Amino acid sequence: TISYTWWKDATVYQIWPASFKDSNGDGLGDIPGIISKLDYLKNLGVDVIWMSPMYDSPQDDMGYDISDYKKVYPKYGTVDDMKVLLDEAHSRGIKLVLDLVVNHTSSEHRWFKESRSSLDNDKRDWYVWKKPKYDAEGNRHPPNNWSTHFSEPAWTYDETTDEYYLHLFAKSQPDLNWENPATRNAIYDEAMSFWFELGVDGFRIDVANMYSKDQRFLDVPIVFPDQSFQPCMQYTHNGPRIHEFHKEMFEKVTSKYDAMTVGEVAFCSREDALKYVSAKEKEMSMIFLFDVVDVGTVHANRLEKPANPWKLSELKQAVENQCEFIKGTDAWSTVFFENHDQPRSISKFGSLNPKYNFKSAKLLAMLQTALTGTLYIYQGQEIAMANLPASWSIDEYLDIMTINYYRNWVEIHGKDADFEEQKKVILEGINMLARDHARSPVQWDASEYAGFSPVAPWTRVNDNYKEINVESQLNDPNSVLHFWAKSLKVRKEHKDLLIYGAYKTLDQDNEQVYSFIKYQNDETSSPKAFVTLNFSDEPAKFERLVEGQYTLVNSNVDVQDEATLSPYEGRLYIVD
Ligand code: TEU
Repeated sequence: TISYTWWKDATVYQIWPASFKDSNGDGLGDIPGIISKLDYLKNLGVDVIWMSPMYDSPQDDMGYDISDYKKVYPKYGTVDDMKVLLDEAHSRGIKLVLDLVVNHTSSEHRWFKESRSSLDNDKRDWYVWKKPKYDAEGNRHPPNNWSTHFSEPAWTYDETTDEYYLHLFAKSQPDLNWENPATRNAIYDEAMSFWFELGVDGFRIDVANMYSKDQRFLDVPIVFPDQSFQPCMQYTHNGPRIHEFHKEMFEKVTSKYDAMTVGEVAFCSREDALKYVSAKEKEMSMIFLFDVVDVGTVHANRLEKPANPWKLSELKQAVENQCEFIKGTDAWSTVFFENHDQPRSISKFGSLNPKYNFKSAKLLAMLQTALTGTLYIYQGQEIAMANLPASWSIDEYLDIMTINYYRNWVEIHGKDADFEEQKKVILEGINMLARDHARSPVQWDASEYAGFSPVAPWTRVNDNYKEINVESQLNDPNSVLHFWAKSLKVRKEHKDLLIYGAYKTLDQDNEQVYSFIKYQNDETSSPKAFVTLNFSDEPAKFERLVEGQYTLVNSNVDVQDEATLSPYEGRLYIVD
């Protein structure tokens, strides 16, 4: 039997406030800009908006460095604007979910300012402070060799008290000490209850598996011999007390509201995944696993160009991993091919050839709208926004991850004889994978600056805005945008199969066609959904891989020849 809840059925749309819509002509998106597009989102079929951080912040990491949980970044608006957004969204039946960033704060947060001021400050223990290590020559070193996710050592020395503080992201993002119950209670109050009381419907929980650090703070094995700092996931992700912390957060806060939570959980075992999201564990509603978005990336070094192109069989395996772990349990999963940290899915999994560009975008929509779990769409994905052009120079990339990655690489390789040649490959990697690709302004129309803003925006508009924009697609019944809206409807109409049903790949080794079924009880039960997708620019043979009576319920092109899938053609049948 299916256990329905509002957040399982929901289509969630992620908004990156800086780049969604500028209402006051300062080149940066804002809350009134979001309000002005609520009807657009409603018509697309959006049930929930997830807003990336809009809190007050120095913006070193685009708001994932929060200096005050109870204030809004002034350039985005005010708490009152958030109240209007909540009312306007709710009156259209749209819920609003915020980003909960509580692994770290900004170094400008008053908690950290107090904590760093003296060894005996009562907030000293709210962050992770350690004494320096000294070698035989008396040189000072960090307490261990851990690295941030931004190509730097994870410890920064603070002169005031002659100690190092831990930061798993930028220097200006010190990690909170979750071991201290007073810190946890302050987080629950200021970052969560305040916004729940204002009416928000839940949270996307940033790096939800990183709060519990292994308290031994041991060195990690060396992965990159040419640098002093090393990936430290084994001591910082899914740590000894992480499930205890999530249970407490649920019990003390989330359970008091009819809320959804979705934890960002990169790097985690299947056992841990189930603990985070089994209903009986009472931790989170669901998590983002990274199998799909990690296809075509090099694990230890996310911006490095992979040696080989991604394979369709890898995508199939990743999709299966991401939803299969909940089979036969009371847990729940998510579907997402994009977010603010990932390149555009059309640039990775689709075709940029003008002949197939929109058709392949629709193919990707067919895949996503047929998968098990809560579906997340990232702004611009619904019109097939693509990665930034290769012509961009390195100076145009503004994300701290890209900037630090490149700087660290130049530090290590700047004097190599083949530096210029290597640099080309590094830039190709950045042009494939940088987080900047997701952060360019939404292309609303074909006017200057893509109708995002009347002035030059904070980050450059993608050159392709005249070909790819919302207005032209609203006017074209055959657009990617209308196809997304239609496919979201089909997903709801057949939700017992498409949203709640189990998933099985039928042709794992086929590198051209992707076929799978969705079913209810077991693989033989009827009706089932049969989806077959040609991921290539060559025709492919159409094969009925399951027995029964076929009814076509969605396709990205009028079927010309029943027996052949044209390039990038996809079909969804209900089979009785
Ligand atoms: O990202 C967490 C994180 O670990 C990513 O940097 C991750 O390594 C990468 O995207 C994997 O593909 C979250 C936010 O989504 C990101 O925007 C923030 O910069 C980061 O936390 C710090 O808050």
